Amino acid sequence: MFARSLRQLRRPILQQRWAHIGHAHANLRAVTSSDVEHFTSILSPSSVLSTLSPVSTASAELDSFNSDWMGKYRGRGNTVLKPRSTAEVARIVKYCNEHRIGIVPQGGNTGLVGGSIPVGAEGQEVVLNLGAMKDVRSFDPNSGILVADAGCVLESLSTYLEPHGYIMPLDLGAKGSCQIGGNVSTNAGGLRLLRYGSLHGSVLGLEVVLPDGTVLDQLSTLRKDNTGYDLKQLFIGAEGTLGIVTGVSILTPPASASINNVLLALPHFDNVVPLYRQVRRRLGEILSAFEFFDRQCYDLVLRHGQQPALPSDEVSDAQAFVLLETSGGHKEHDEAKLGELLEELLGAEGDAQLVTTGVLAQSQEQFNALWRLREGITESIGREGKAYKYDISIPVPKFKEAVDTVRERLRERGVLGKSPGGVSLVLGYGHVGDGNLHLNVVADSYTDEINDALEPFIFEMVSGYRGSVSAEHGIGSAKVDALKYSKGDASRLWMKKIKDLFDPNGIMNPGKVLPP
Ligand code: FAD
Ligand code: 2HG
Ligand code: ZN
Repeated sequence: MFARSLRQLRRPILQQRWAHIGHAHANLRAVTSSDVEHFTSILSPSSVLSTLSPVSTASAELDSFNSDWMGKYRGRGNTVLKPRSTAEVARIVKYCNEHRIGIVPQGGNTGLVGGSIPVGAEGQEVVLNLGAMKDVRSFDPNSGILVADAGCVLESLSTYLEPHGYIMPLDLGAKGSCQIGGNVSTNAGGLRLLRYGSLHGSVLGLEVVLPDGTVLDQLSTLRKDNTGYDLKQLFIGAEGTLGIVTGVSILTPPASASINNVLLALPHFDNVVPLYRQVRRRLGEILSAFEFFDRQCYDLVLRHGQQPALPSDEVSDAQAFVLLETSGGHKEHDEAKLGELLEELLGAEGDAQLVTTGVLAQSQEQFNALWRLREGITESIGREGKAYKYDISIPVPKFKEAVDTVRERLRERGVLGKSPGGVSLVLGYGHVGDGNLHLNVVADSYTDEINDALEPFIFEMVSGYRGSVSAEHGIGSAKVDALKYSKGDASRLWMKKIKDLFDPNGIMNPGKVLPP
């Protein structure tokens, strides 16, 4: 099993680099210089980066394609291909399938589960980076339907839509780098899911290059289409294991005329759930985000350069923070609704007092600054140390219990506060409206001691809550072992059958999602 071999491999290299990956995929062979020659006949020479090409690329130039965003996983690909069209993708894939060369589709490489870099032995997979496919194919301002190349960066699509009065139905902290094809392939959730739902709903069609090189044209722009099996759904969240998404048709919502956000400080985490209920009741259809982060997160982002939104003496007792956003069509109406809610919250006394203080953004600049406190957490964690990331779905009332349980576990194992080689922080934040907790453990290095204290402990805990071991980031290579905690035998068997049906030679993103 892939995950077992990964663990075996990790031990001897522990001293140098915790997660340098490189076990052989039995079914695949390494790229040779004659393969590179062939790729150069398909693509323009500048679209082929390879240590084997006649104009050899230094392996350092391949580093950014072989390393993940967290700096946790490092692959050994010797060739990166950057096709410019679907036809080019199809020709590469067909060749790789015939010659048993693995392919790792790569978008913005912002994934957090080691899915977008090779995990095989040196040169067994080419990295197929979609970054050069970045055109908007069409946009209909009447319906809001956008058709775009998979390599379009999420933020650039938002910028494209702005003058038309539309927004993308998803938003995430990685928007400046992640691509719509990567978003679809991970079924990314993010900050707007509460309002606009998942990509399974807003994606109307896909163009996908299948593992044999066939182009599956399902790039529908229809809202309704009940003509048999909805194949495109299989590729949403498939993490590149079933094919390469080259085009996306997506329904975009109109931009709201009025947007507000508020940061609230809570004395106890236990107030989050009653607050959420009250906020939903009061704000109804205009509530567009309800995000939570704990005290440690707040202190962390301030330590890493964000400006405090509230005077420190007013929040000295706060144990949790909630960032809520409203988006609606009528400024006066929305502001009145929000004003009433805030008056009610800040006027409450005794047990009814859910928040101690709060701040309502008064300008675009303040609005952005409040969001940066929330969106900046992941980056601040990256600056603070090495993150062990758990992206879990569990009941919201259990969020704090889960974080505390893990902290206690690390204390018992003697790794909390240990220096060097220990854990400095155990943090909780996430998307309350979606029941999605980001439980992050920050340490000064990646070690087996910490990993063994955390896994499978956390997965068993999640399973005990009947939750999911991956709410929105996917399985990648990091959670292959954990899949069984959320998907039973029959589900995994049928997933494997689907994988084998689409990709009998196992070339598509090998070692990801399912064990080989
Ligand atoms: P990559 O990282 O390049 O790839 C991710 C996976 O998709 C890999 O398995 C890859 O093989 C596959 N893939 C990529 N492109 C294609 C394609 N065209 N066809 C087939 N397979 C493909 N995620 C959330 O869900 N919600 C968040 O709020 C969120 N916030 C984040 C904030 C930060 C600061 C960071 C660094 C990450 C965050 N993420 C979040 C995780 C990540 O940004 C998302 O998973 C994103 O959708 C990945 O897009 P990408 O283009 O970077 O894909
Ligand atoms: C977020 O919601 C992202 O900010 C990233 O999903 C979470 O870094 C993480 O664990
Ligand atoms: Zn998230």
